[in-house]
Amino acid sequence: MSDQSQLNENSKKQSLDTVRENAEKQYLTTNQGVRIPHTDDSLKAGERGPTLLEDFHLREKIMHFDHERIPERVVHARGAGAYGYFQVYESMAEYTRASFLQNPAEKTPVFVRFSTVVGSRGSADTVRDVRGFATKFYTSDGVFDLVGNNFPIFFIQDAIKFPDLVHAVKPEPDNEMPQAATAHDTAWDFFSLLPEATHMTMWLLSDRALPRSFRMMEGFGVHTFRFINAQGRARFVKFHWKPALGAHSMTWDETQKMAGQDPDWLRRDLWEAIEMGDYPEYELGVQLFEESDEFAFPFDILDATKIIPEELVPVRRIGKLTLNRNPDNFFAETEQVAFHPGHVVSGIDFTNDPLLQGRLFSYLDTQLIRLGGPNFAEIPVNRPLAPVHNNQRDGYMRQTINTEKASYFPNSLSQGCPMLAPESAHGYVHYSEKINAPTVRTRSDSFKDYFSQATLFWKSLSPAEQDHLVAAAHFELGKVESRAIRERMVGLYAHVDHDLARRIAEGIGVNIPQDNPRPGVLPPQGRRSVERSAALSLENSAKNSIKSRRIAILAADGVDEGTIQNIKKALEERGAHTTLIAPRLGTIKGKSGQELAVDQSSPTTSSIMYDAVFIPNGQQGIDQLLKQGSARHFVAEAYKHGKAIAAIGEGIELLKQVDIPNLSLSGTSSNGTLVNAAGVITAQKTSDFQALAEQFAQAIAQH
Ligand code: HDE
Repeated sequence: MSDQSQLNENSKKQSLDTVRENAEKQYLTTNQGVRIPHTDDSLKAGERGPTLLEDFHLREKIMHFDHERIPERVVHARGAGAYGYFQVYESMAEYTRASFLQNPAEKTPVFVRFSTVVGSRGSADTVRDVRGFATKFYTSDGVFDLVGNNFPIFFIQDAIKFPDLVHAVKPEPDNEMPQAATAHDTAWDFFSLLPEATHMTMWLLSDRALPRSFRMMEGFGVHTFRFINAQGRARFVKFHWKPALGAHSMTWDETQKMAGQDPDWLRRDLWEAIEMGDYPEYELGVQLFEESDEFAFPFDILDATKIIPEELVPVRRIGKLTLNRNPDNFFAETEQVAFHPGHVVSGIDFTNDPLLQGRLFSYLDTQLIRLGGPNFAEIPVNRPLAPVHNNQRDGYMRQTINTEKASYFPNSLSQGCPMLAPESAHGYVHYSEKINAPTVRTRSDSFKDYFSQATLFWKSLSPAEQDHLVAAAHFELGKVESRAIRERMVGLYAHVDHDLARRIAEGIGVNIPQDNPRPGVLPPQGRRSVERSAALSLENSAKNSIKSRRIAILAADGVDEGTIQNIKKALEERGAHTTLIAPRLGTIKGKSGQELAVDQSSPTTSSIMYDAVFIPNGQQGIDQLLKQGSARHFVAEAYKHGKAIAAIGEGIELLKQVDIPNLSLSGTSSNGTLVNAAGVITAQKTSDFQALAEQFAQAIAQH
């Protein structure tokens, strides 16, 4: 039975204390606890003789090593996780009886795993892909898993197509290439033959597929679920995560370079942010609507290739997720965590979305092969905080020691326990939906409008986002060898928007097919719909803070240390982090002789790892930087990627000498600073520093 008062933010952490191990001041032992005095040589017959079978330490050590690997997840293999807590803003009792959504004073522990989808465990973080956003809430009524993505829709409408989808997008079967990429023939062959995927491919080609950070990424439950209140009244609900820092992306060029320079970029960003106390935050949003509105929209609410535009059903923000603790052990926690959309708690229920229904089978099934048996719920990270009592027994790696004789129900030997929980004791009672229908293997016509929302998405993007999407299509489809596939894809995009199709066709050597019948059906007329939705464009995302952003300060012997201290102070006061980059590690000497500690040497870092660049004054220092190819490259590349750049005094000389096409150092001036259209800010005089710092911070906030 649940007792909410017992759970708090630290409950999960405390529950893990019993299995945490720490070897500080302890002897080395075998797994049987036998102390080991020597672990560098195996037991031999003579110094140069054969190794002996009786060396149990060698045998055990190697046996364990030989079995260290488990199968990676068939999708979402690469991921990173963190613990935190969730707190609801006000009671949602009117809509749901879910225990963790009742009391604003209660903090529910959570574990979140972010992931890419296509790549294997060792692949790069910044590839063009959907991102997983899976949250495990350890509620007082049991575990609730919200297993979502950073896109609000999916490729397919019915789970039976999932193996086809995954086979098509994974590396090709003959040569296992390319890794973690959809830019190849089998992926686009499949998409080009499956009009229902068109909307999702547009998201995949958009900047959404290149998040700047897991902390700057939206999340979506994708399917329509149900909230059920204590009176048994149901409403439909769609789940959203809205990041406090806004949703922001990298450029394609940055992500490609990053895949080589720091394949762990997103994982590292999450880890470091938490270590530095920049706790990632997301608001939980819900789109709630009445059951009577099931058929109010021009699309089917059971179709996972459709969004419900926020203009039609607003997103109500109901609580906040804060991630504040990194795992202790990647394998034990992040790798072994097992999510399942079927892990729901009283007050949350499913709908007949055929994609969701298939998922309800898949996730338990996959854990059997991945984690080796049916007892994966006993792995510490997976254990609920609510007590577990049932008659399930045995199986590989069973941990629980059940002490009753009776492992069946009904029984009298254990006084009928564990006993049945009525609804009043938070027993999970399924929503009772009346179904009277023939068995069919078919798709409802209400799922067959494949293009309207792809058009909505395209029209809602800013011109710059549209350009990026077209460029992404040139890359992805440009890698497709089969002309017929490229042509079919352009044929599908022609039904989304003629201009889009024309622009894509131009870059991939095909024409829009002449005979191009529109597959599917047109949406029903006269229902509530929108032409554009502001929430779909990243340009409308929050741009009001530079909190946790990374700013590079370029320096060498002879720069003005006063300016460096001032810019560090100005940016850090606003919550950003600065990195002093110099030609070599150690310290540099400022123009007044003061020593400054260098954070990174130029060979070990690059502009793509920063959100902005600052160039200080100090003639000697700038002369040194000018001699360096790496400093020029740093600035030129930052400019190309649209980063904010600020230079003061002699530092402006570095900007001028860098080979930047179209760099104009004229622009609007205010308080002695010049701000150009591309976010380059300069001030000739050090007395204008404060104004420069202010303009710089504003430019960084613009992303
Ligand atoms: Fe998954 N998915 N999926 N998926 N999915 C898995 O479960 C599956 C789908 C999502 O960090 C697997 O434990 C089917 C949609 C995330 O551990 C597997 C279908 C959405 C994660 C599986 C879908 C997701 C997974 C692989 C079509 C967004 C990573 C390993 C019916 C709403 C969770 C595992 C983690 C993982 C099956 C479609 C999200 C095989 C059959 C739609 C975030 O069970």
